Amino acid sequence: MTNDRTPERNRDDIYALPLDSLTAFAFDEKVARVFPDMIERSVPGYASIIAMTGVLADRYAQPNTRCYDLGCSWGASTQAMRRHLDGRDCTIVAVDNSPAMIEQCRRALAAEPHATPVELIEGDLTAIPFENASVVVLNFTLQFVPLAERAPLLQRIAQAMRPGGVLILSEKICFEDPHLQQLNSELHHAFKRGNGYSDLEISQKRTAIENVLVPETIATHQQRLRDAGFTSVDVWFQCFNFASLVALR
Ligand code: GEK
Repeated sequence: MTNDRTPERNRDDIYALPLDSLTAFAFDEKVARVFPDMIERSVPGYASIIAMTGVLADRYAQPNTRCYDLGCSWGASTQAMRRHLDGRDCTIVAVDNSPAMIEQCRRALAAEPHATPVELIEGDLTAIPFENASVVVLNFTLQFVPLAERAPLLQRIAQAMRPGGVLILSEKICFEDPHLQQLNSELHHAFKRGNGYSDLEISQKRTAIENVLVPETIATHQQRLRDAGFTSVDVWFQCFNFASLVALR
């Protein structure tokens, strides 16, 4: 539902024209402005993953605990959780280290007022403390955290979680099998072309985001989650080279 306070939706045309020099992709004002359009046209299954984040939060959020949305961008997962948490006495903590994203998130949340409180934190999730968590969402965020910092982050999250809590981890993934890597990458590009991105846009974005977004295999994610202390780990969604896992504490 939209109202006159809903932030305007802008089309992502950042890589539409040939760029002389491609700087590394960053979550700056330009990206934050077009973000909902960018992620919906770029990530197969994004809308389903966000909607099911709400359904999972409904099942796992425990009274008087915190639900974290880490790397919240415009707060899509926060909104999805909020719609399910009425009367649960939970606080949602939404974190992002991009000031432009935090500003957009603030505006998006204000446009859809709700009883469940949201604490908005502009900060690096590798540095902020976590506590008393029953639901933790990492939707397409871990892929931007430096490789060496991923295990310590997941360990800190696991330690801050209540027994019976859930971590939802959604990521772009890669494949050990070179044929599957090639196939899924081509299918992803076909998906983007179908959503109106040109070959130039796809190729310039790909160059800009290389080394910024570092995907890993599902097996690597599963092993690291178990090592961090999660007892049951499962892939509940996959479309091409995008997947979402649940990890139970
Ligand atoms: C969604 N979850 O709509 N600390 C805090 N934030 C970070 C960090 C960090 N170290 N690194 C990256 N971010 C959202 C989409 S986007 C995914 C998440 C994408 C933030 C970054 O600023 C950006 O807002 C978000 O993580 C990743 O479901 O663009 O592919």
